[in-house]
Amino acid sequence: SSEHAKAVSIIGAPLDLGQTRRGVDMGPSAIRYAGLEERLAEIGYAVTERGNVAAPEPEALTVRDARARYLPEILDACAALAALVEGAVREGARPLVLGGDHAIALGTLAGLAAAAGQPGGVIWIDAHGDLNTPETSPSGNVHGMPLAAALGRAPEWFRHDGLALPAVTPSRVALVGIRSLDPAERAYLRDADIRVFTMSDIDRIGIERAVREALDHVAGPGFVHASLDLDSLDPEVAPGVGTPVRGGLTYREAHLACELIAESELLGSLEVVEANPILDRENTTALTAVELVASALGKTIL
Ligand code: 6HN
Ligand code: MN
Ligand code: MN
Ligand code: MN
Repeated sequence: SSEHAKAVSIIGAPLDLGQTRRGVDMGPSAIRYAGLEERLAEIGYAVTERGNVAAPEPEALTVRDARARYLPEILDACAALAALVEGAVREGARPLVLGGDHAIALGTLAGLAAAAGQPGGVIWIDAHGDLNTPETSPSGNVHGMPLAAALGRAPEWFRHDGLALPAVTPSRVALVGIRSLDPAERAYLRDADIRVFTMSDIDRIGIERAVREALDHVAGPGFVHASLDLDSLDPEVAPGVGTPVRGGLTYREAHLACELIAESELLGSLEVVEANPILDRENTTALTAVELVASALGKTIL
C-alpha cells in the first residue's frame, strides 16, 4: 500500500548505560517474548531477526565523566546499532529497534541519516524532551540527551566516526506526550522550530489533531522515524519504565497515535524504548509495546 516495504528487520539494543535502573537491558527479550514476531507476521510482514547489538554491562565499566555517564561506551554501542539500521534500510526493510534505554535513539537516527545521505524527521513520543546536553543535564544520564545529540547539539561531546550527525533537522522534529522538561530543555524549546504537544495540549485539542499536526511537521525528505518511549504512556498502563511520570497517554490515546502514524504512510522506521521488565507487572508494558508496534505498522481492528 505504501512506498515502504512490507519487510521489517528487528534489531535489539539492550543498552542500559544511559540511566541508572537495572533491567532495561532486558527490554528486547521481554518485547520478543510478548509475541512481537508473530504479531507482525499476522499483519503480513516478512520479519527478519537481526539479534542484538553488543552492549557492555555497567558493572564492568568505570564512569569517566559524571556529566555524561558511560558516554564513550554508549557512543560505541550506538555506532554499532547505526550500522545495522543502515544495513536494514539498504536491504529495503523497515528497521524496528527494540531498547534498551532511550540513548540508543542516537544510533538509530544516525543509521537512518547515513542510509538516506541526509538528516530526516522524527516524531518523538515521550514524557520527556531528551534534549539535555552533558552541560545542562541534571542527572548525567545520557538517555536524557539523545535528541539533542541527534540534532547536532554539543558536537564536541557526541562526535564519533560511526555516527552521521546531525541526523535530524530541528524543523522536522515533533514531541508528543511531554510533561517533564528540565529548565534548559524548556529554554531551548522556546527558540527552536520544534513542535511540542504537551499532555496539556493533548487534553485540549485531542490526540488525533496533535498527532496529525506532528506528522505534518516531520514529513519531508531523507527519512521519517518514530521514537516511542514507553514512559509516554501513563504509569498505570505502562508501569515497567525507569522514569515514570503521572498524567500520561491512555491506552487508547497511544493506540490512536500509532494508528494515525500507520495511516500517514510516512514512516520508514520505528523504535520502542525504556521497557524494563524488572519494574513491570507481568510483562504488561512489553505486551503493550507489541500492540502499539502492530498498530503503528498497520494493524487495524476491522
Ligand atoms: N528518558 N530529563 C531527565 C534527565 O535526566 O535528563 C529525565 C530523562 C528521561 C529520559 O526517559 O528517555
Ligand atoms: Mn525518552
Ligand atoms: Mn521518557
Ligand atoms: Mn517544520
